[in-house]
Amino acid sequence: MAPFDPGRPHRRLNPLTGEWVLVSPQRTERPWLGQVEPAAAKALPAHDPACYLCPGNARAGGARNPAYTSTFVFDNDFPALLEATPAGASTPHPLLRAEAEPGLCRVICYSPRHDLPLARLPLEALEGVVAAWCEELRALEARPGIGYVQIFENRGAMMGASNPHPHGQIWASASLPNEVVKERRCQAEHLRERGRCLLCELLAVESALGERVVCANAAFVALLPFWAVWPFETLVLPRRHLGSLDELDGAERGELARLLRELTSRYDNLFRAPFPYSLGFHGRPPGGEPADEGFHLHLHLYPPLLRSATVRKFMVGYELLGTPQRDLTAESAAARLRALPARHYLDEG
Ligand code: H2U
Ligand code: ZN
Repeated sequence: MAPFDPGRPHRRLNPLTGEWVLVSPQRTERPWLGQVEPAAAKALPAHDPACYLCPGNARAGGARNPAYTSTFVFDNDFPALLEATPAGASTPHPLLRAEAEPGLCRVICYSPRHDLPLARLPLEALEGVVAAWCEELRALEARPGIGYVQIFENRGAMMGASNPHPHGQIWASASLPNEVVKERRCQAEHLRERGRCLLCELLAVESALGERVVCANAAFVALLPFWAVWPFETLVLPRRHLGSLDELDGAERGELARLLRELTSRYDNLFRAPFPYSLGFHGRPPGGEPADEGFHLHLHLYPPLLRSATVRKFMVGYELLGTPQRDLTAESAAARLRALPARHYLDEG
């Protein structure tokens, strides 16, 4: 087949999920008269007496937070999953299949500071967040009946975060989430067919090409996936072939904290405003099946913003009914993030 013109419409394959994305680079200059989001709110106080996540305050569920001084994790007062859910299944017809889904949900307040996102936390505090993620993962995976632990964060009202206090969530479920099922199958197939880990191979290719790498350090690389759907989506990979957060050594935990700080600072620097996103780790499911040898730990960051702090990408129409589509190429998005300062604009000297 003849090579295609990358300036014309083409599709790119996401080898982690087996799904395609439509890229329409000729469309980047189209006019926009659609929805504009309200600009981000003004500066936040270090402690907000009305915040249900700040130290010492009452939560919406009635409990009171301790006067915590570092990362604080608690059981979600309004959990989507409940531990006291007896296993069971019912299939009155093959088209009407349901299974009980036992599990539990936790909330992680990154620090007592109401005003400091990951990008602006002192490194020591950020290392505390990484340590809390590792501890939660280990403890929750050890619970009977837990099949997967999903660590994530919704940042910003645009992504549905219910409170500006920097926090994340952890959901531990009996079954594997859909995204993990796809990634697990694709990584196992890749290992079987090519004899190499998919993401180790990607790291080697992208490090050599360089055009989609946003930033990197001794232990981690952040890149704009070739197949990215969201305009400024990134994928963070440990350089070592690790299956789980649990396998990071002390130095790697520190490097993860540093990389996260730099990457999210670049995000905020793009429009000099808080950059909303959903982020989350995907690691090897607990239980250690041989086919999971090819599962390489990674972190996805999915930010919705497109061309300013107020204009977002929507996943509607053709994308909802057909295939996700993007205008800005992954290469130009990576170049824009790479050109920005690594230091947060609010912390400039
Ligand atoms: P989001 O901002 O990503 O929605 O996360 C906040 C979570 O915090 C949400 O799941 C929980 C909500 O149920 N929460 C509590 O557990 N206690 C509270 O007092 C308020 C919010
Ligand atoms: Zn707060």
